[in-house]
Amino acid sequence: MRILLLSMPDSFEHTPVLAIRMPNGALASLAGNVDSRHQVSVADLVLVQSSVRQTVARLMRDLQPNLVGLSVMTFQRATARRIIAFIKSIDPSVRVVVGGYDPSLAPDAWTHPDIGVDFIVRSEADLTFRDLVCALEGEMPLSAVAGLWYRSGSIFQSNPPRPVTAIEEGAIKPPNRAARVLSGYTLLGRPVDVVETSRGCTYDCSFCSIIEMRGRNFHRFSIPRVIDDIRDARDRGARVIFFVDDNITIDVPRFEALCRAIVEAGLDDIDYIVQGMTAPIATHGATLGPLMRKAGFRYVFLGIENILEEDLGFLKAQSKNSRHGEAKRQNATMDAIDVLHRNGMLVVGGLIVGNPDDTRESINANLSFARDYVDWPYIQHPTPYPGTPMTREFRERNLIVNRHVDEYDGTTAVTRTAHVDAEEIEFMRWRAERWMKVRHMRSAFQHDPAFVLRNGRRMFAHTFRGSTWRSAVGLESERDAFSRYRVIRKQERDYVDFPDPHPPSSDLDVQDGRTRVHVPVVKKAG
Ligand code: B12
Ligand code: SF4
Repeated sequence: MRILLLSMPDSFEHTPVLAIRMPNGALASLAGNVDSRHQVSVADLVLVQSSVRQTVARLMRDLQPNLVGLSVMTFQRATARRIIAFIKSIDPSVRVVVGGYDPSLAPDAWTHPDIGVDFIVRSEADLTFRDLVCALEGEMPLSAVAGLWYRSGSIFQSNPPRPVTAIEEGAIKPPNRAARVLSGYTLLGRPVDVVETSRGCTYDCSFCSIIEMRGRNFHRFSIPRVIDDIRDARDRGARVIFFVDDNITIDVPRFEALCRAIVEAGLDDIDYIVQGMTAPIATHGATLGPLMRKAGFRYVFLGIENILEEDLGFLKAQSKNSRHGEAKRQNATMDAIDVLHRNGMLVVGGLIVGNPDDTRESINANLSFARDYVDWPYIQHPTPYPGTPMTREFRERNLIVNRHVDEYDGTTAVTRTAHVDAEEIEFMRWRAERWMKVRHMRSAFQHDPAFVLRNGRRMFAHTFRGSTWRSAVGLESERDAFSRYRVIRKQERDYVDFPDPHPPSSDLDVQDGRTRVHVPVVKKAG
């Protein structure tokens, strides 16, 4: 069978494609787990953001796939549906499967026949996708594939979910990077790749999709497998590796062992990026910090979420940001930042502003904190993704003001607070963040001078899109620049010049199964 796997071109404000284009780890993992007699090609469309239609047309022509798979996050839903319509216009007989966070958590958004989806793979998919391919080859019935929803006439059959895979036992084969057919992955000019060392998380932050996706659990790939995987990525040219684990800091002794193994294997000439919680980094900083430094960690995405107690309560992110018996959570955050800085690492500060009871003052307190302590701001607004506890609360309090999920990109405020309008919240974040990003150019220049010299002007222009010389010298209000930025951002979302075959009146309602009126009946198989 010929299989084409696509990740969506939509990108995020804090990871501009000029400087950051990372591969989607899920697709290489799927490619690594189907039988080697099948021809699998992986195309990350973020690499061809300005020529999506032409690239998809070329891949369809050159590869003649029988099965096309799309990996979709919620804010990429509309793009994915347009790409599916385009693919079906080229070859109506091609079968289409969708997977990833949005189809897993909002399957109803994918079942209407006009959308053209034949299969929905829910949650962890390496083995489900392998079995789907076997079923399409006639080796097993579709009804026997756990975790699969499949079209049968006008109805979608839903098979029972697949239990989370115990990856320790080696059930999941390593990713197949050779399947990638596009090039140009980069982080500030260095070739970048992604590696998984573990899956899952045992916490339950109210804004995070992970719990609904796979429950509260933590599974580890063996360290020798991880080392082989890093080596494979490096042999293919990677000089930066992003560990895409949900939460590597759940098991700090293992994380420390991994750092040692990286050094022993001589793989410490790579820049590593990872995301982690503040408390374990603060608590174990004396040993973990120097080990991370030795292994080559450069950027650490810290899930600070918020510096105020009330907001941490709402986000259910208190426990992950506090050490045992400690009342002042900010200390864990401050200590973690201190550990990382003392060990020469840079802090990507993950903060969420615009929570239900936020006032202008509480938003400003978080923005000032970011200005003072983080190296790259990764400030987002609470976004009601399908199935999260936070979504239910925002809905109950009637605080959701924008129901178009293609704008659920984390930096568009789609909810208001009890005290501040959504647009005002977004304006406050936008105004504060641009200068924090400019400040980061200094460290970027020290590490990657050639890239910054070549692209510095464009990076600056991207950060300040919407601004003019008049707004720069104060002849025009910043709000005018902000309005222009929002128009530009909206236009940027138009990645595919092809209509959505089934634009729903409210995407958000579909995700909770509320607009069943348009949706074919889903039947449980068996
Ligand atoms: C790493 C990561 C990133 C990296 C992405 C790097 C990259 N290119 O891969 C960075 C930091 C850049 C990032 C950015 C964003 N991310 Co992110 N990210 C993650 C994270 C931590 C892990 C994802 C991952 O790679 N896992 C490893 C792979 C193997 O697992 P997987 O993706 O789940 O794939 C499996 C299945 O889903 C399935 N599958 C996936 N695709 C497909 C396709 C097919 C055809 C099939 C059959 C199956 C299938 O099979 C895979 C193997 O089992 C998750 C989860 C978390 N705990 O926070 C969030 C997460 C995916 N991100 C999320 C979001 C919202 C974003 C942002 C919009 C904003 C943000 N919060 O940062 C941006 C947008 C990115 C962009 N496109 O520009 C949300 C998605 C929510 C949703 N409902 O859509 C998550 C779930 C976090 C959350 N808020 O809950 N992210
Ligand atoms: S600690 Fe991180 S991965 Fe775990 S539930 Fe919270 S946000 Fe999600």
